[in-house]
Amino acid sequence: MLDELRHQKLKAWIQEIIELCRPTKIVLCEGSEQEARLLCEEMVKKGTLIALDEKKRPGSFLARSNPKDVARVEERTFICSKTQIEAGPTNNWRDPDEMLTHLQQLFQGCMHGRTMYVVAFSMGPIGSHFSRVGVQLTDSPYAVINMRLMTRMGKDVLDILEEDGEFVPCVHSVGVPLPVGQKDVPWPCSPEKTVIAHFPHTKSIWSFGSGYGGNALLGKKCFALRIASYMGKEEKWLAEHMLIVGITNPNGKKRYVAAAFPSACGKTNLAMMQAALPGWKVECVGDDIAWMHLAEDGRLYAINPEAGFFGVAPGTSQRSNPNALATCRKNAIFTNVALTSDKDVWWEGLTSAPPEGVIDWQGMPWQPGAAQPAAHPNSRFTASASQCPIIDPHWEDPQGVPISAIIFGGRRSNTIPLVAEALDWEHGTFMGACVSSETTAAAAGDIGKLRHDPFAMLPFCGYNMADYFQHWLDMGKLGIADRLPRIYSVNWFNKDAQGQYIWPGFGDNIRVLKWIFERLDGTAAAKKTPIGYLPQEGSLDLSGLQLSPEQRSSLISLQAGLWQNEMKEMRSYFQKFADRLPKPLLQQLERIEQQLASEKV
Ligand code: OXD
Ligand code: MN
Repeated sequence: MLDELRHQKLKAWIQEIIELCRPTKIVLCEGSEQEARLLCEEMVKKGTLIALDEKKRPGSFLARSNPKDVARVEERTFICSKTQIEAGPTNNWRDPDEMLTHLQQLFQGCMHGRTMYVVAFSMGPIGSHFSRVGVQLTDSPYAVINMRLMTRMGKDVLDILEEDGEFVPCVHSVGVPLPVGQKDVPWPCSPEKTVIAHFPHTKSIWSFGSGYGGNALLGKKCFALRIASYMGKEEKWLAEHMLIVGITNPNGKKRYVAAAFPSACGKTNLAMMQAALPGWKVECVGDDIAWMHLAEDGRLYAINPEAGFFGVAPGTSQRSNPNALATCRKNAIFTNVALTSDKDVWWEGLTSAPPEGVIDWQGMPWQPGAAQPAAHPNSRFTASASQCPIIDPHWEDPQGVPISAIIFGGRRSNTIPLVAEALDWEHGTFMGACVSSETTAAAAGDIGKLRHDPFAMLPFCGYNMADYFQHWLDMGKLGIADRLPRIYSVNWFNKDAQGQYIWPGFGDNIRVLKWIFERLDGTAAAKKTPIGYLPQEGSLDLSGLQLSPEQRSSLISLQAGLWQNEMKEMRSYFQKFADRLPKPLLQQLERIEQQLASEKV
C-alpha cells in the first residue's frame, strides 16, 4: 500500500515508524465518507462508539473515554528545544536527545496487534500559501475520524505533497499493544506513561498514552499552535489561540476581528454569536486558532487552520450558542457527554431540566441532583465547520481575511473592565502579556484558581514566552501602524458584591463588538486612562439592559486600587522572564504604575 506513495522521504519515515511501533496492519487514509463510515462501524462493534438515534442525530456517535484520559495534560507536555532557555520558564523542557531515547523505548512495539493509520492533513485550506501539511501516524481510529472533521485530510493532501513537499511528522499511539487473542478495551490509553513531546527544531511531534482531544488530534494544539508558533517566529507570522469572526453593521459594513481567550472561556460562543442588537450580524471564520500574516498592504490577514470545531459541550444551549447546537445536529462525534434514553445526547446547561433516564458519561444511570455531573465538564462535540449555519463566506479564502481588531479576554471576577482599547500596539502587546484567567476544566488540574495565561498561549507557545512577546513587538514594527489591527481587552465575567455576573454575555457581547467597530469607524467616544481608552458614558449601547447606574459604571471604570494590585502582580510575574523580558513591556508596566500613583486617574 505504501508503494502508492511518491514522496520518498515520507515513505522512508513511515517505514521507520512501522519498524519501531510494529503495527499489525497499515491503512493509508483517503479521507472519504465511506472510509469514515466503516471506521465508525468497527468502533461501534468494539464499543468505542455508540451510534446515536438516526432521526435525532443523523450520522452521529458518542464516545466515552477512560476516566483517566479526559483533558489535555499540561504537566506531561514537553517542548524539546536544544536548550532549556529556548523553551523558557513557562514550558516543560526536556533535552531532545534524552527525550528521543525515551520515546524510542516507549514506542517500541506499542502498536503491536493494532492498525496504524496514515493521516495526511492540511492545516489551512488545501493549497493556500499560508497552509501547512502534517502527517499523523496513529493507532487510534477515534483520532482518525476526529482529524477528518478537524482538518482537511486524506488523498488530496498527499497529492499536494507531491514528491518532496514539506510536512510535519506526527507520531501518535494510545500506548497499549494488543497481544494476539486479547480482547481490546473500548478506550485504550496509558495515562501513567503519557508524554506529548514537541521538537521545534526538527518540527516534529510525538504523543504517547492519550487518545483525548489536544493530546491526540495532533493538528490542533501540537501543530497549529506549539510548532506553528515557532514557525511563525522564524518566518515572521503569528500562530495564535484566537477565534476569528466577521461582524457586519446595520449599514452592511463588515470588519473581521480575532480574539484570544484561555481555554473554555466562551471562544466558541463568541465565534458563533447570535447578535442581540437588531441589524448586527456575526459570521464565524474559526473558533480556536488563527494564523495571521502581514500582507503587502500593511494589514494583518488571518486564516483558520482548522476545518472543524472541538467545542466544550456543557453550557452550550439554545440561549448561549444556538449555532453550535445546529452545527452538531448531525455527523458529529460527542465525547464524554451523557446519553438519553432515546439515544440522544445531553449535558449540563443544554436544557434547564434534564430528561428522564439519563446515562452519565461513564455509562452509569444518573439522577438529577447527583453529586457528579452527567456530562464530564470537559466533554466535547466535534463537528465540521461547513455545518455551521453562520460560517463566513470567506472562511476558506486562501488569502485569509483582513483583521481590524484583536481582542484579549479572560475569566476575571473583577479588575479588568468590560472593554478597553490599547493606546498603541506596544500597549496592546502588554495587554496580551497580562491576560490571566480563573481556571476551567479544559486542562487537568484545579478549577477556579487565577493563573497567568499570556495571550491565552501559556499551554501552547512552542518557545520562550519572553521571545514570543518580543516577536509580537517586532510584528508591530513590520506592519504599517494605522493599518494594523487595534488591540482591545474585554472581560465578560465581572461579578457584583453578591457574586453574581453583572454582564449578560452571549448575544449581548455584540454591544462590546459594536463599540469596538465604532471606535474603528471613529464614531464611539472614549476617555483616555492609564490602562487604555475606556468607553465614554453613553458610547456603549446598553439599551434595553437592566443595569443599575452603579453596575454600568463598575463595568467600564478604572478601579485604581485593584489595578495597583494587578500591576504589582504583573511585576512579580514578569520576573520569571528575567533579562529576556522585552524592555517595552516593563516600560508599559512602569508607565501604568506611575500614572495610577499620580492622582491623574
Ligand atoms: C481547546 C483548549 O480544546 O483550548 O480548544 O483546551
Ligand atoms: Mn483552545
